[in-house]
Amino acid sequence: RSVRVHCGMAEHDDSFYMRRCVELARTAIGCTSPNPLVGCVIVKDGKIVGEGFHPKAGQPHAEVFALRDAGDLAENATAYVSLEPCNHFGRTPPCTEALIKAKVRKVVIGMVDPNPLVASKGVDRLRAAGIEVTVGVEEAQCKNLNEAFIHLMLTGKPLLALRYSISLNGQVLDHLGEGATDSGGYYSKLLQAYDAVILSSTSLSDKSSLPTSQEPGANQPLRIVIARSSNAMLEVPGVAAGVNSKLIIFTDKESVVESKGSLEGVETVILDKINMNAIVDYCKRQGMNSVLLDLVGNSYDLEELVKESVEQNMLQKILVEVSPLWCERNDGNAHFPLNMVEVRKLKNLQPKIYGKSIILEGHL
Ligand code: AOF
Ligand code: ZN
Repeated sequence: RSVRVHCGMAEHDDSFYMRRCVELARTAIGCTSPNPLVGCVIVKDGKIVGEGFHPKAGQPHAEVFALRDAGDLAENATAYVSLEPCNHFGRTPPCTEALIKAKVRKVVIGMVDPNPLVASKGVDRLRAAGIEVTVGVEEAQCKNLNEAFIHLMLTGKPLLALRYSISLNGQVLDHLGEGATDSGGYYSKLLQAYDAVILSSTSLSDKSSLPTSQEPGANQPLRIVIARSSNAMLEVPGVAAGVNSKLIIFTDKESVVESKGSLEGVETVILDKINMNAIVDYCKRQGMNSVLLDLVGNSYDLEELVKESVEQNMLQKILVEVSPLWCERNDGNAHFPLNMVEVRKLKNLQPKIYGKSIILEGHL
């Protein structure tokens, strides 16, 4: 058996091993919904002897892979898990029992599982079996990793985020800014992490190509294309043939969805009125944790949805790219909005610089 990581310096460094768990968990970004991202390492005598992550709902949990990897070395070892081990029979059997059976001595947990089926019962079960348990190591990182799963567990709804790029003078751009187009950069990684992305019908035009994550082997989110009566002529040059990704069109009764190319095989949902609740409910039924409302392209037909989401407090997260561009509109009306009625500050603000753009990410 080869020991892949020997980190003598960090022999007792719980944070170090927990950060490794998070790193392992991230391998499966975009692939685990409705389940969380979870990583696990088994440590004995200051050496990692087993590693695992949860790859996909229905497949074994992180602990099971790590225990398998460690084999007999798990006995008297410490297991680090980014999320509390489950104590219930879901699609898979309880991880607590697997840890007990493997005779680990100690379990270090990043965060308690918000799933009401688990919620501290895993910790209780381990302690009852005489295992030493520590909870809350690198908790912020672990929570950050699973913010969408946590939101789903607490509210019953997938996390909804809004993204767009703006110019220096506050105009929403009809294209990605430089920071987002950066190859292999920000936007590509972002798409990979979401289960669905809501787009304007203009994103299906000849001129713009459907947003796609460029990450190798990446999850591609379901593309939810909104086609409203005012703008329902979908100029699609052969969507079904040309696009190798999941696509669904949401439209309303008044709209006529026509297409230059074939829409054969593309599912269309016709609602009385296009509304965010119906879309979010659809995503939930599909087992999604996260949805991105993305104002890329001419987002005229998304305006109502944005308004509704803000007014009804449906947005949890905002991601804005500030591009170093000054843009004048045809009507010369390219100035800042006045008459602000309400001002809300973003919480947990995380500014980042990509290329020549600043990305502001935070919670509403
Ligand atoms: C863990 N480690 O790797 C995962 C956990 O249907 P199941 O059996 O996959 O159970 C899903 C629930 O188990 C999920 O909602 C979450 O509470 C927990 N996921 N727990 O200890 C893991 N994926
Ligand atoms: Zn489990």
